[in-house]
Amino acid sequence: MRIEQFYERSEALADPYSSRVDDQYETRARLDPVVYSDPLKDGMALTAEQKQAFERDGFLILDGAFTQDEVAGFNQELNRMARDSEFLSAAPTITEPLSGEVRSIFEIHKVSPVFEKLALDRRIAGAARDILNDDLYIHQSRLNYKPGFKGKEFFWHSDFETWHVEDGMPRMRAVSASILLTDNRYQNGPLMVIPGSHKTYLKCAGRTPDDNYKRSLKVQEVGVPDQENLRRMTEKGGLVAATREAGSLVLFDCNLMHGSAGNITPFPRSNTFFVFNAMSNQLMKPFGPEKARPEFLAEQRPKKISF
Ligand code: 6CS
Ligand code: FE
Repeated sequence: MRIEQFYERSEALADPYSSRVDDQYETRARLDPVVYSDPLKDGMALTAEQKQAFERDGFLILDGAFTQDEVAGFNQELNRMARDSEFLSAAPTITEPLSGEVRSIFEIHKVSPVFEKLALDRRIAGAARDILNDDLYIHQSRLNYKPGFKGKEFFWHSDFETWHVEDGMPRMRAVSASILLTDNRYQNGPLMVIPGSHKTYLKCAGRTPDDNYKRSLKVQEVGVPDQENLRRMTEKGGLVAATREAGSLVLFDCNLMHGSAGNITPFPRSNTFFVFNAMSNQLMKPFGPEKARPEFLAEQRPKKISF
C-alpha cells in the first residue's frame, strides 16, 4: 500500500462513519443516540410513546397532521412554483433524468414564504426539537414532485451517509420531516423504509466522483447499499411503505435506510422535506471529497430557528 493510501486509510479508520474509502461494504453499530431527550417524558409535540416508537423504528407517521385546507394551500404554492418558469430558472431545481420534468426544488424554506412558515410550524419543528433536544437549524429542504407517469425512483440510501461524506455532518443528530402533499398510494411510488435500519451504519464501497451531486440527485450510484446488506436489513426489519393521505407527516432519522419506486401512474406523489440538524452538529469539512457540496444542498451558515 502506498504511504498516502496508508494515511488516507488511517484517517478513514479514525472516522467511525467513514464510507466510500475502498471496495468494501461493512456494517457498523450506530454510536449516537436516536432520541436525545428523555423518552419517558412527553415533549412539546410528541408524546413519550411516540418518541419511544421513533427510537425503536427510526421513523414515525402522524396521520392527518395537516388539514385538507392547509394541504390545498401547500399545493397551490407548489403549482405556482411549478408554473413560474422565471422562478424555476432561478431556484435550485433538479430535473428528471429522462423527461426533464422538475424532480426536486431545493431550499424551499428560503424561496417560498408558504414553505418557510410550514418548516417552522410547531407540529414539525416541535417534533424535531423533541427528538434532537438542541437548538435547531435547517440543513436542507426540498420539494420532490415525483410527477405522474415520469417520476423516477430514489434508490435505497441512508441520508446521513451522504451528509457525512459529502457535506461534513459529523454525527447522527438530524431528522427529516416529510409532509405528504398528495395521497401516497402503493401504486405511485411512496416513501419506503426499513424499520430499525437506523441503528446500523452501512459503510459503502466505491469512491465519490467529483461534483457527484450533479448526478446523485437524479440517480444515486455511490453511497447505495449492496444487495446482500439490503436483504439482511429487510429480513431483520421488514419493509414499510408510507402509504398515507395527503396532510400526513413522516418523521425519519437521518440514518434510516429508505427509498421509493418510480411513478408510472397518472397521480403525482409530491412531498416536501425539511431536514433539521442540531446546532451542536454543524457541518465540518466533508469526510470524503475535498470540495463541499453547494449551499442549496447543505446549509453552511446555520442560524438557530425560532418557532
Ligand atoms: O443528497 C442528498 O442530500 C439528497 N438525496 C436523497 C436521495 N435524499 C436526501 C437528500 O435530499
Ligand atoms: Fe433521502
